[in-house]
Amino acid sequence: MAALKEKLAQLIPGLREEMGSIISEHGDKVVSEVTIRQVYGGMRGVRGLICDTSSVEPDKGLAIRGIPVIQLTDKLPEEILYLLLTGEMPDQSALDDLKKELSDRRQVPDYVWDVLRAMPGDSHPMAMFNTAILVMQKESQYAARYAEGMTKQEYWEPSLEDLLNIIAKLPAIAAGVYRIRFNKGPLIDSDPNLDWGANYAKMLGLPDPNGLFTKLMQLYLVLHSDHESGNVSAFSAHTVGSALSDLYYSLSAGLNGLAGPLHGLANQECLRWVLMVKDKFGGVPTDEQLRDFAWETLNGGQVVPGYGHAVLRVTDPRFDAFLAFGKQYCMDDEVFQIVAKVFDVVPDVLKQVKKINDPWPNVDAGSGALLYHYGLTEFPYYTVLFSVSRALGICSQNVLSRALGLAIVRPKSSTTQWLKNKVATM
Ligand code: CMX
Repeated sequence: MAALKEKLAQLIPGLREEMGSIISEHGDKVVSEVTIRQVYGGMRGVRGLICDTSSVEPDKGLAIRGIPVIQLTDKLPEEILYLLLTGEMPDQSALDDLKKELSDRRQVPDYVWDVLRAMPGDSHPMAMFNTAILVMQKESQYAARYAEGMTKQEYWEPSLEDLLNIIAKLPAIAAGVYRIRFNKGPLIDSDPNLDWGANYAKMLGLPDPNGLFTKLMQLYLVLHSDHESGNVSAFSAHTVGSALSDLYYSLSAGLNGLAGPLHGLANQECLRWVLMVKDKFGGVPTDEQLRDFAWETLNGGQVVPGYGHAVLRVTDPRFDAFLAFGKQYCMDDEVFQIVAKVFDVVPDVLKQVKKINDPWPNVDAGSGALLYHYGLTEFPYYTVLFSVSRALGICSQNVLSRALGLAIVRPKSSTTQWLKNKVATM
């Protein structure tokens, strides 16, 4: 961490100065307008947030610090974390330093396991995972330093400590949730010689004779790491963090949003839908059968999970990355074959529904089938995997927000009567 902390300490004064001069020189310029449709429509497209970790252009998809995600698929999650925080890839010594730091902090307090084991056996894995993060709040160095009266200039330092302490423990906690919730036997110890993602794969305890499951996990952890800051989980975490609630509170809050079926839970829903197709047609359906099934879903008032996006208007490059992985390693698997066929058939169906703005697959459309292929068949668990990865982005955004001293979030709401009065005068 010495290298990471030093790097941030070098960067932060410049970032503060840049923000200060943008505000003082251009503070009153307008970058976005809000229509009434947007007021009712989840503020879609309203530019009211600053986020430098990543950006999502409708016609391109995710770029982390300006680098298209498809160019990062061979990187380790630790490299992505460093990139998210600093805007640069780490050199070998900074990477080794960060890996060691995470390894040294990986021990999960025993009380976390007591709490998880005390939860009802049918708890959702996301409820368990988020509870584990929240129950560790008493470890927050940010909260302790705040109580001692640290200055605003110092906020980012204990936030970075909290980030490292949390990120270091998430693989063990997430693997523990899996093994406890699905009765997989005793917890598996981490291996200090493995990196963060490989350790997670090991602690899940699934057979991985040729290392391909670990390879998939590394890819998964990179692809889901960030998606700018207006999505439900990142925005919720940012809002909670803006009240200077520490990272344990804000990460847990954000991930509660990720647990929603229109957001991170879509990956479990998506695999459920694909398995329904497989059951109904006794294997891979014909194009026509699949088209009919998609219409049945839509006519039943349901969404086709894994398709559509609030921002994207092209195939999600993260889906492309999973599809490429599947085509390389899983083409013999019927579930994956269905995923590939859905991609060929379903966009044309969705294009016929006028209200749907994006008929293309998002990140959740293919990942579940690949996990299923390698034996991770408990699909209510999939959003936990997503969470472990997304914590990289949410936590990085938190440290940078504290470094910039961003204000408490407080947009203005309007009553319906106010809106009606307003339109009457327009
Ligand atoms: N199937 C059926 N209807 C869909 C649809 C889909 N895949 N995608 C969008 N629509 C519908 C919306 O429900 C909305 O209908 P109503 O006006 O009746 O509410 C209408 O089309 C317009 O939606 P939109 O502007 O195209 O998309 P939104 O920004 O409102 O919503 C999203 C985006 C992702 C919630 C939506 O596409 C969806 O529900 N997709 C399926 C669930 C999913 O895959 N979610 C994961 C997204 C990735 C993530 O965040 O993790």
